[in-house]
Amino acid sequence: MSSVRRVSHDFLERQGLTTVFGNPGSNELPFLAGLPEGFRYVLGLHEGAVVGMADGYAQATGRPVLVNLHAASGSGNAMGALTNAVAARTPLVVLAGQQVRPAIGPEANLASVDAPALMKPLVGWAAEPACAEDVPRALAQAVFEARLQRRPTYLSVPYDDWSAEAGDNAAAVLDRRVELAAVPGAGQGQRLVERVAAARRPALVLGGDIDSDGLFDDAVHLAERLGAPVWAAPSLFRLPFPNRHPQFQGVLPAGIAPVSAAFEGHDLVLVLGAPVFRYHEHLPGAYLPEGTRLVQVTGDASAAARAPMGEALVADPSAVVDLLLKSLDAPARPAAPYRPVPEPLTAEGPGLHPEQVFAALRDELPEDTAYVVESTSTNAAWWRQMDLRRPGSYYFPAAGGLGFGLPGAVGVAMARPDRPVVAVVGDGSANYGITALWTAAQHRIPLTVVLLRNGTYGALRWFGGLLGVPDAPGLDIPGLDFTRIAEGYGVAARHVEGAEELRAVLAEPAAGPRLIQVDTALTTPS
Ligand code: TZD
Ligand code: CA
Repeated sequence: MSSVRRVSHDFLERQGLTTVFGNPGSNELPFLAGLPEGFRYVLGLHEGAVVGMADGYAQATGRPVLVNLHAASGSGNAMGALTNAVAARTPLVVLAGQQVRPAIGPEANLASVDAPALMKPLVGWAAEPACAEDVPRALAQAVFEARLQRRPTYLSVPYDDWSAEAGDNAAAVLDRRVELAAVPGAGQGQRLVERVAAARRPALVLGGDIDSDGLFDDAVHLAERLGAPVWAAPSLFRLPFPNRHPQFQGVLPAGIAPVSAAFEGHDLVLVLGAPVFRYHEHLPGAYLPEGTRLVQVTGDASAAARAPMGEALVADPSAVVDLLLKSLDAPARPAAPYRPVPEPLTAEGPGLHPEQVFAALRDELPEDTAYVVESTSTNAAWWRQMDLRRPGSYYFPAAGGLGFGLPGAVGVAMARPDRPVVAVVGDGSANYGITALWTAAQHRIPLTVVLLRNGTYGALRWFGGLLGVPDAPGLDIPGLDFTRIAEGYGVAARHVEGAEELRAVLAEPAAGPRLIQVDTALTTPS
């Protein structure tokens, strides 16, 4: 008879979860025993980086990914990173080691007391199987729940379960197939089509799910067919639409009053693949202008249920986009030219203006470069200078939890060796996920890190003004040299001065990972 471990490894292999991101401890070693040839274990040196790498990898492949963490301490270290995975709807399957069952009650060292409760409410499903025999089935459930809910799941397994004998029925999970279909019913679809066709001045709001679901190009067809202005949803984590397209209005500001102001004059706002809405700054007001109706289409039932206004249809955005494209007979408008980029602003004091840095990226790097951005005060400069026309071009920490940038970029680069990948990170953000540099060096991942050093938590200075707190301590971070930090982790690094040197260095070929540090002037996010 087969062991629990053997059946579990087989199941993971059949489901394609063979790249495992982890950081092990004693409780986890028995799961890792005899990992079959086809598996690749990617070691991260801190659990925040482990989850960030897995998040980037899962987002860029569109598939569930196994994360192996150590008991309560490793799981706790991972929680900040998990907030981003939850908001990005990333199907991470977190498998944590547990003490043997008799040691949990007396709280022996490394027992994770009430392990599932520790991870709730972050994860969508969490469990510790009641007996060894149930482990393969529970692992299968963790994978399927992650895929169906599009949310991380958590399974805690006592370490002696792995060598236990699997029951006679254990192999039944091996050929399971679990699929989700969420096409609107005929009546629901027709009502939506009629609503959209009858709108005098519709507006489209697209969320990160549009890019995650592979609908970037379809969204362009739909928008051109409707002739409607397009916004990206607030607190954006993936770019759903080409940002210089003539119909693109930008990312909606993350406050109630400014969102409402943007919709002024529109009778219908159609939101596809986004929560309504992920506001951030508290700028109160009416949710919508007089006479504006909002319809949200999302595959996320909870996002539909918790929205404070509007109608919602819980359906797969891809089925709805298809339906609209088939049903709306308006011809596509002749394509207007894409918006030109403005001259980059320049800084007065020392250091480059971030716009000069982004203009250099735009000009020197290939058009299909994927950017993982974690630089917060440079948001306005970024969108003014960039020209992103391809799916999968932009990733940002979805819940605003810093520590995604560097690890996420490593994960995206591992998933997409066919595309150049660049991390654009601030000197504050970089520290939360810095250990990912070591993984990038060990795997010789071709990744360019552009590190913007302004010596401060720039976005928090701006927030201080907004919140009437001009004198908060703890906002400056002088004395950090990321070229030396990077070299310590095995990553080649350069400090560059001036826009010309930056352009020249960016244009150089690079085989493995490299970090380019550039001093920048302080700007505001908007
Ligand atoms: N800790 C975590 C895990 N996430 C956060 N978002 C913060 C703290 C708070 N925070 C922000 O929201 S922005 C920011 C912090 C500390 C400053 C980031 O500094 P940076 O970028 O150097 O990366 P800028 O461009 O200087 O703002
Ligand atoms: Ca900074």
